[in-house]
Amino acid sequence: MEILDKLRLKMSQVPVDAFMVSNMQNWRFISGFTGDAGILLITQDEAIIFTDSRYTEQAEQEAPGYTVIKTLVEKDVVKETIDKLGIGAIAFEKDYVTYSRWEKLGQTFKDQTLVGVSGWVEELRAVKSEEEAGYIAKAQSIADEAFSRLLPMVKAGVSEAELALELEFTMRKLGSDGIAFPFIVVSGARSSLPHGVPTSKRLEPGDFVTFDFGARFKGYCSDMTRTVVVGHASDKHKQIYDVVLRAQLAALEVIGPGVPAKQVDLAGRKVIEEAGYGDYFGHGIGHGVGLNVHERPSVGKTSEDVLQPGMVITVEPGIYIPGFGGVRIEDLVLVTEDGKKNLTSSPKELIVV
Ligand SMILES: [Mn+2]
Repeated sequence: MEILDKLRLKMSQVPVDAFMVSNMQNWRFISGFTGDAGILLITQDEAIIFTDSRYTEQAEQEAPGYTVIKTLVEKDVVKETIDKLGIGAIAFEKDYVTYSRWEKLGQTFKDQTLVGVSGWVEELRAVKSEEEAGYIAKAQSIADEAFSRLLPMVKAGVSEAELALELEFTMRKLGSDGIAFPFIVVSGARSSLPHGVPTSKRLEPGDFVTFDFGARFKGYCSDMTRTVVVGHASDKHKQIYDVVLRAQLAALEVIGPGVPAKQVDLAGRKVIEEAGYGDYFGHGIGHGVGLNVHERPSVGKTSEDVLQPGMVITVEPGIYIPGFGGVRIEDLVLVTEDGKKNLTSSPKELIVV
């Protein structure tokens, strides 16, 4: 119940009598309930999941210790319960409330004070337990294995979409719950699109091909990127790839507990800037990964987060040259008490297919 204790402490500091959690990944993290409809309500003495009849039995199984209350179309049992518990001030997750939902909340909770709060659960989610880190490592090992099985298929004539589908199929066979995010497979000039969508374009000799993909295990994501070249690597291919790889290694080197996350970005960015490609690297170097593929901490040059043991972050510098193509290399890294553990095992030297 350590998570609940931390949230109750935050509640007492505002102070509010209750915290209403409406983001499903957040209530999953807190309680274990994996359903996608409901509300989780925490008070100093109570922990309640409100959900409809599709999920009540599931919630009871997944979230022992929680009171599960069935919601009804004909009456607002959330409001009834809050009134009955004598709750005056309610904290709610303002980042997930639409304007119309906000209006409805105001109408429903006329007798209560609503206090919008941000990041309470996300901050806790940034630091993974051993169990969570294990799920992420497993998802990453599935992705690494799928990539090694895919490589023999990567050759001139195959389309980006076919490769993306094959990756997904292989991962599912290896035990992935699903994809962590829609995969990026981009080739040739399209590889300068950092987040391009796979198309029917077929691989051609001289193409860079970038694969950015992740598996999911027990809800937890992995995230990795590799770039290969088709047919023959020119000096330009080799040079760009080498700069990105050196930037990635320099950024990885910095990672450890107590290190400001922005130092990771700055270390990698410096290598790319000194090589003269600074204008071709527009995004932050990484991000936290967990139940969401992008979550705290942020790992960009303006990040104010500090790395802590248990954080899982990506390191993914890239160079993207319009009209030519791009390279990105991404590993997933666990910050440990004494340094870091790279969870990604796929090779990083330039592969010619
Ligand atoms: Mn990523």
